[in-house]
Amino acid sequence: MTIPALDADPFAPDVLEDPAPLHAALLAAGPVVHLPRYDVYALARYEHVHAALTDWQSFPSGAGVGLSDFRREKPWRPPSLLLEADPPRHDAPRAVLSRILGPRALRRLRPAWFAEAETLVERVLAEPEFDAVAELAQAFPLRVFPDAVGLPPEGREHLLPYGDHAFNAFGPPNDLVEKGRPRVAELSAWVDSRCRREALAPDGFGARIWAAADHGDITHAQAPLVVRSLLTAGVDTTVHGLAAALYAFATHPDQWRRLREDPGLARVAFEEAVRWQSPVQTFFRTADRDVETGGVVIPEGRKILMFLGAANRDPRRWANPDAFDLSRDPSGHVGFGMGLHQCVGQHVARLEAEALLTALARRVERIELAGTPRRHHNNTLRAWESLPVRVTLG
Ligand code: HEM
Ligand code: OVM
Repeated sequence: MTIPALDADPFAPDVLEDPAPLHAALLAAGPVVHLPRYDVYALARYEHVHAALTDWQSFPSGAGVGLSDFRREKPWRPPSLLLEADPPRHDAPRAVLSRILGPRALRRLRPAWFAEAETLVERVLAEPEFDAVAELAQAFPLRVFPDAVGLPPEGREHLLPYGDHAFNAFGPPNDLVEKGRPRVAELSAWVDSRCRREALAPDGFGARIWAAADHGDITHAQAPLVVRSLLTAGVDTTVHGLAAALYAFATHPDQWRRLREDPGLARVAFEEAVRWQSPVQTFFRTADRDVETGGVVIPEGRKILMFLGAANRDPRRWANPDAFDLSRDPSGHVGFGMGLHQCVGQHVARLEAEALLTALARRVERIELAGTPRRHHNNTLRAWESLPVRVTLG
């Protein structure tokens, strides 16, 4: 069987603005689609994205999960010990973070985060119209997450631009990456300095990572890189995940009514928003050898581009996939990945979302768009610049 080809650039501005036409073309073309522009193999159907995510032996991450092949090109920073590592090296850092960010550990944070959400929502709702990206989706994670890591107050404004660049850097070296380059040295220096033990408060996620090194679970040389993973992956993701949920509700008043009637739906609502928007749109893998998948062979050493956002709306897997619907069961979506590398911060993201949505549902009767929402273009994230909303209290 021959592999269909598509002359498309998944990182072009029009695709980042609206990926749906490309997703439809990929889903229709076949299970594996060659993209000659980057000489990579695209997977968009749920079955094949899921299969690639769960077969780390055939599709390892150690050569990087962006377009760049770490075996041939020097990475822009030392590789992540989690995201860009394979077993057995992946195992110890993963076990440490799983415990520190797991549901049991997060229970301690729950009361404080719910209280912070109440305080923020109370203040923001003083105005009937506001930008839900700046005032809620950014403000809430920036209030609770850096404190939980144990970061000092100064310099926190570096977190979003650093993460934005890191997620751009998975794509090709296009304008988005170029725009970030002038600040990389400054942003990286700040992030790296905050990963040192002396820079971290004694009771946060960061200190617990260093304590795991004392305990011998990871080495002291690994500790700062594990902290770096939190600072890289822990902020922009939740900002755009929360923005996805707020956009979903601002455009689906019937679903907002359901959440208000049953605030216990907050978690499933966030999960459905992550499925529906897929804040992380894509990741790559590298073929470890000639790998047979979807009835074709992907040659050894080639990059594979997995479209999480397309898989999360594949009609072969989801009924009425384009609908944001709180009555569906969104579990099994690949918005947090799947398998060995499945998002280790997903419980953090869910707790933030539950706290914020619950606080809003308590006070807001209606939430609607008050202007045109604007996307923020990023090579990996389905992101937002602005989401003007009007709220009615009650
Ligand atoms: C991994 C998405 C929030 C830290 C991943 C992966 C995805 C993802 C798709 C899999 C990568 C792969 O398979 O190559 C998201 C989304 C989030 C979110 C959509 C929010 C809505 C967070 C948060 C943190 C975090 C809050 C930190 C507190 C990580 C780390 C990994 C990861 C460290 C690498 C895990 C590994 O390779 O074992 N995330 N993430 N993420 N995420 Fe998240
Ligand atoms: C990391 C990491 C993990 C997930 C996503 C990500 C920038 C980075 O371990 O540094 O995106």
